[in-house]
Amino acid sequence: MKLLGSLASPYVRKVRVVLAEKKLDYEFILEDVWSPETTIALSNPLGKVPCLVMEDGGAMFDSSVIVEYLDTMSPVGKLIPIPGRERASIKCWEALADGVLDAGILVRLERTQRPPEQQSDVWVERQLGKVREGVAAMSSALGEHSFCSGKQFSLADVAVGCALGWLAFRFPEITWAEDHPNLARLFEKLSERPSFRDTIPVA
Ligand code: GSF
Repeated sequence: MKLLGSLASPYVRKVRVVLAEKKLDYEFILEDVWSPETTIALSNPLGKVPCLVMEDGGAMFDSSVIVEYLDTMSPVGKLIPIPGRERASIKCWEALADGVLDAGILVRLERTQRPPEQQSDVWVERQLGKVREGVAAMSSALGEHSFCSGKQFSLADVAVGCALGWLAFRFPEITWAEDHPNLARLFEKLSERPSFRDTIPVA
């Protein structure tokens, strides 16, 4: 398997963490989707990473589809339970974490890709509101539990850890760790896992 991705993308990180937790072998191929030379569209018509290219040449995206597939590839470190309430809860955590990222990335693109006179403060504020509310919802759902969903480490923790790590990386001015000590505790614990330690975002 080949994973097309970047070292900064939180969605790519989610997939890399899952590959590491599941102890699956793969080749990581760096792809700069913003470069005029990118060939990402040959594998993903949406021009986005992560994209998983399988042994038979078939390609798969987006990150939530890839991680679901990877979890079926080995019984090691099961991250998503069988269909039912618990699975839906974990997928909902993932949707929340990815949704926070989607909003944060829209803010970043607005600030970095558009000339200042075309940037909309109203739009940026709307997206930042989703980041703030999303993080607050994570904190309140986590409460004093050790993990996001149920009693063990799952895809919910992977997704939340990648989202919080990306916020710390790209938006240090968002003080989620100070505002939500329970998220800070979870993040510290996740950061000790080799899967997280080996995938710290790099610009
Ligand atoms: C999001 C992937 C994405 O936006 C997923 O895989 O979960 N829902 C998708 N990837 C970004 C890189 S990053 O900001 O993480 C991407 O490839 N953007 C290129 C573009 O043209 O939007």
